[in-house]
Amino acid sequence: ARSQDDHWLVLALWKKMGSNVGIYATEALERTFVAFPSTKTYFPHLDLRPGSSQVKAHAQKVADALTLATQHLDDLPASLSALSDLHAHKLCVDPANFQFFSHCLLVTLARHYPGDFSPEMHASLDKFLGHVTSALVSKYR
Ligand code: ZNH
Repeated sequence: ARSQDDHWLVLALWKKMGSNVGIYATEALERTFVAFPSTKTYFPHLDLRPGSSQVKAHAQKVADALTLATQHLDDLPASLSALSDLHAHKLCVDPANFQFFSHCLLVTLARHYPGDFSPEMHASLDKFLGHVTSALVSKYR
């Protein structure tokens, strides 16, 4: 089925990234803060300058959550339930920000893996990040 192809492409890229997911998540986050400056308002307590170790540490947590998501595509809402509670009720992150970050992660991965970034890969990653976002914002409703 088509959705299995999507999953396979995402897993293949994740395998290729290996232990570098955190590095790309850091770059994506730094890009998000520049391209969509309003996203910075959620992190008043962090040093957001490029190369910040605090941004790197936060990005590694986001990366680990995304890696977990690649392994739980069949039960994302359950797997990300606690994180959804956190973003909705404690952090109160406006759902639009997830689209900004997803976009910046796509751009970052396209830059680092131009040969892998076929239109099919683009579509599969976009769907994956859409599923993750849906799960993370599910508690807002
Ligand atoms: Zn988030 C946090 C994930 C998006 C904001 N996050 C976090 C964490 C994680 C995550 C894992 C950690 C938790 C703990 O520690 O427990 N995110 C995530 C993901 C995503 C996200 C996966 C997508 C995809 N976020 C986001 C956005 C925003 C945010 C978009 C805004 C803009 N987060 C946040 C905050 C926090 C978090 C603010 C807290 C930080 C600190 O450290 O303080």
